[in-house]
Formats: sequence, C-alpha cells, structure tokens
Amino acid sequence: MPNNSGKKAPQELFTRHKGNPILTPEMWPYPVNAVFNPGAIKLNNETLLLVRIEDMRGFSHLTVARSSDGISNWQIDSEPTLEADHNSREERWGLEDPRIIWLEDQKQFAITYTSFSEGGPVVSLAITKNFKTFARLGGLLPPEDKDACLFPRRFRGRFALIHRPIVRGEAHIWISFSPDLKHWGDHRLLIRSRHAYWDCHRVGLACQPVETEHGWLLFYHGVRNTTGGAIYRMGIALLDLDEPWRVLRRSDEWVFGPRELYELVGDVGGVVFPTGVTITKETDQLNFYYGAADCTVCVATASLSEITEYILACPRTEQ
Ligand code: BMA
Repeated sequence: MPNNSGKKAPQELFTRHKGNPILTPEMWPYPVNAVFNPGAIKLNNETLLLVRIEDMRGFSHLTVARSSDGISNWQIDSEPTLEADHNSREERWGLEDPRIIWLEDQKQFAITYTSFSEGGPVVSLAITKNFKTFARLGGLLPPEDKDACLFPRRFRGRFALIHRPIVRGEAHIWISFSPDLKHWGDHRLLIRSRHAYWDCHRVGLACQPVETEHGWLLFYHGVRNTTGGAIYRMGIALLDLDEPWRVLRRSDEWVFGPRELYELVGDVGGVVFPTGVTITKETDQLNFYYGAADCTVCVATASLSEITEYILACPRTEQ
C-alpha cells in the first residue's frame, strides 16, 4: 500500500513469488536435509543457482540448479557440483553460502564461499568458466570470516573484497584489497551493526554488489537477537562507484524480513538470507534468491529503479 506521500513503504519494494519456495529438499535428485542460501548469476540465457545443500551429517556442499525463467523447471546436477575435501583443514566440515560475480579481468566467474575449516569459518575463493570444473584458490583471510564477495572490477588496480570478520566478538562488514587475489590488506571497516536497530547484533553481506550509475547497491543482512531467537532481515547501503570504501547512504529500516510461513518455520525460523541476485535490465527487474528458514530457496522481485530511488532518499552516512 502506498503511504500518504504516494510512495511505497520500504518493505513493499519486494514482491515474493507466489510459488515460493521454488526449490525444496524434496526436489533434490539425492537425499538432503536442506537447500538454501544460493549464489545466483545468469549464464547462457539461463539463471544458474549454486545452492548450499546440507546433508544428513549436517555438512554442506554446493550444487548447481539451472532454469530458463529463473523460477521453474529447474535442472539440478545429479550429484554435488562442488563437494568439500573433508580431509583438508580448510574444508573439513563443508562449504557454505556462495556469492558469485563475473570477474571481467579474468573472464571467469569468481565464487566466494564459507569453508567450515578446522580454525573456524573462513572465506575461500574458487574460479570457474562453466560451473563444471573449478580452480580452488584457497582461504583468503584468517577465520572467523564469512559473507564475502569480490567486486567485478578493480579499483585503482586492486581487487576488492567485502567480508564479515568477527573482531572482539563484534560482527561488522569490512572491505579489503589485493593486487593479486592472494595477498589482502588495507582492511577497512565498512558497515557497522547499529545499537538498538533491527541490525544491532550482526551485519553481513547479502547478495553480490549491484552496480548503478549512482554507486554500488550493497544489500546486507542484519540480525537482532530476541527472546524468541535471532531475526534475519535485509537492509540496503550505497557505496561510492569508484571508491567503494565510502558508504554514501544507508537505509534506517529493513526492506525485507521474514513474514511468510516458509520463512518463519524451518530448521532456523525467522530467517530470510538473500545470497544471489540476477538483473534483467530490459524489464528493470531484480530477482533476489534467498534461503528461507535455512530450509528452502525462495525468490522475491524488485524494481532496480525503485530500489535506486529509495536508497538515494535514505540518510547520508557520516563518512
Ligand atoms: C548465518 C549463516 C547462514 C545461516 C544464518 C541463519 O550465520 O550461517 O548460513 O543461514 O546464519 O541461520
């Protein structure tokens, strides 16, 4: 419902697909406990999701699902596409929560995901052209670190990585830089959790950053711990186009939160966890793919121009 100003409320910018959830454990070609938190891109006129699958041991791996409309008729790989090397220290207890971008420099896709390593969660990088064979480039920064994505291009010659280390028990979003995708430095705090807000206890990157002429749209999840458990919702920030370590705007309110039964009930109720977005420029449409209650994959759509208009009207940050 538009409010008195005729503008949509922030939470009305997103429309859930009526057929949600679009991917469930029952649809999988082999027995699994949960399918959630997928990376998303478009490849050869198809939507490709790299879905986090939790097996019955409680360990996760990543499996590709493809669809021509991004909603239905998913073709799912018949076995795990990217399985953890459980004998390695890095991937000891599985692979989780991938984000994907096309690295223009390398002419390859870059997948950043969380390896559940012996030392705790660590951000790992793999590159691929076809989602069949992958080159693993290993862990990027020390644990505990999660919720990471590269930007598709370099800034002043350096690659940039958004990630979420735990520092002094606090979970804020950071940005770091590298000349070669291996050596990382110039670490900067980017987006803090905010005392008393809906995102007071933890923040972390949601899907891959979206480039617009006004800057990078950065979708992030925010967590509030309540007596009924943690609530995971999504907010938006805008980063400078050429200096993405500068936050220009940030939404006060969340724009997407758990409301439907499939988001409220599951292995972890009260969770919407977007990890992938696809863009259809001709129709101005964004498709957000998200894990619902750590059980299924759902999709919500939004208009790129409405989101951009919304964030440009949000408060300037103090940087
Ligand atoms: C986060 C991540 C996600 C998960 C979410 C909700 O910390 O581990 O994989 O979906 O918690 O349980």
